Amino acid sequence: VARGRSTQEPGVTVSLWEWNWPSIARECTDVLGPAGYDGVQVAPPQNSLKRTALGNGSDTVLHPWWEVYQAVSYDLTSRMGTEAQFKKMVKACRKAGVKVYVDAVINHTTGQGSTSYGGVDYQPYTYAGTYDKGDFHAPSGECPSSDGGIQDFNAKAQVWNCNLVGLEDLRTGTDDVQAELAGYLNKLIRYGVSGFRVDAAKHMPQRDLDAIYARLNRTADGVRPYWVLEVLPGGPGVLRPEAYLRSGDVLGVDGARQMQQAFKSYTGTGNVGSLSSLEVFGPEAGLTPGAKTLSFVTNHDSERNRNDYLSSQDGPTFILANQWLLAQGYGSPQVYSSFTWEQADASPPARPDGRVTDTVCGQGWTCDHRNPGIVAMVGWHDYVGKAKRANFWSDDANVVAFSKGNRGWVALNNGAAAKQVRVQTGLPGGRYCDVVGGAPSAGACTGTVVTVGSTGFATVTVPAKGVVAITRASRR
Ligand code: LM2
Ligand code: CA
Repeated sequence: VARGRSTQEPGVTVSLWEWNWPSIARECTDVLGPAGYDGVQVAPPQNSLKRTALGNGSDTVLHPWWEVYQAVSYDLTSRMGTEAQFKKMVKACRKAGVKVYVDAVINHTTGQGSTSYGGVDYQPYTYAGTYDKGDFHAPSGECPSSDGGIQDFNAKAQVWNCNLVGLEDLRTGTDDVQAELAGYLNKLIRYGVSGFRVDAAKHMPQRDLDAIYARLNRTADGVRPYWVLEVLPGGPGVLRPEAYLRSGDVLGVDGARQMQQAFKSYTGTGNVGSLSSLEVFGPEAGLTPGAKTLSFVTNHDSERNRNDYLSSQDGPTFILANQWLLAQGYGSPQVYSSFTWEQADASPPARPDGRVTDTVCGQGWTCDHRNPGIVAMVGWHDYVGKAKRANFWSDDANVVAFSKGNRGWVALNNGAAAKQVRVQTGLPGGRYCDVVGGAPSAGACTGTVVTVGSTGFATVTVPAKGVVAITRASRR
């Protein structure tokens, strides 16, 4: 399928996962726009399962976060708000210069329950006004496994046509289902949405994704919608993320794992990490090309898997990893901020009926995208643009430094102690203000001054778990 040359690649985005729509609207206006975020990714806005009773055994959360991944209809009444609130949010964000990207659940409907946030009731494979049995693989005899579920994640007929964890798998190859899904996505585009994170894209054949995409309209900006596919690594041939690059961008899952391995802060492992190993990051390290990748340190799935990924619970190491990704500039970096949780099934702060309450950062919510050190690096990332990395230096352990062309220079220290480095910055001689620990102000600096000699060398002390960054524009 022709994606069209004019597809808009996002700049730095933030996933405000399961924030309600009024809170996102406010955040766009008050924080994201002024901080220079290019876009916000929002949780699935379609009507979804709303549980009425606890399940068996260890089930203790009536409205777990994952209700929203069980689609019931494409009305936009959800845990996060009403259709009117959604429209208002998109409008407010666009006005603030922030594009909105939607997590699109299009591979399946529900796997349990019978009642929804939108008030529509349903029965297995029967969603009045939307789908009936003929719209699903399993009841149509098209799933080859014994119980209708995916048993073998390496067998494409199962991965594509059987039920993922019991979620009723849509016949996405049919005209009817494609029309229904495209109708939903085009409604979102009409409301001003700029693109989609396609949930469970690995569970749809490339040709189905292409057929749905081909039905989508241009966005309010006159370009083809952004289309990033969730394709977890692993499996043979057509099931690999690389095999989906012909159909869209992909999530940088392997990159997130490599960042965890390098930063390694998971308590109890005794590992201190080796940031310098990320000197090579991208296709040479087995990752998908940056121009086709949505990169991130964590997301709503990975933050629950602390053995393999970093999360906000890793504190300063997590912040530093985000700063490193912004500095490195691989892919379209996405920062992640959601609710604070202790158990894997936890609900976001919500009313008894499950509707998510307004976000209060620090009170049940973790707002890392507001961290001044991350915001500063969003600015640095955008200022250096696509300039090539140069002057790479490392101590072969946890301190790295590099420039981006001659636009800017940065040093990052994942070690436990401050470290003094003497390195080539690639910048003209002069006095520069560090933009992370401080900022330029009226001819002076509020933070550290970096003095670059006439040959481009500078001696700089990089704080523990810290960053020093300068740009051509921070020269005094
Ligand atoms: C995704 N990507 O492919 C999402 O990123 C991931 O968060 C979703 O799983 C998954 N696909 C389906 O959209 C989550 C969660 C699951 C949960 C599902 C559906 O990780 O645990 O499954 O959403 O809500 C839950 C129960 C599971 C049950 C299933 C169906 O945890 O035990 O399976 O509902 O009733 C019997
Ligand atoms: Ca499927």
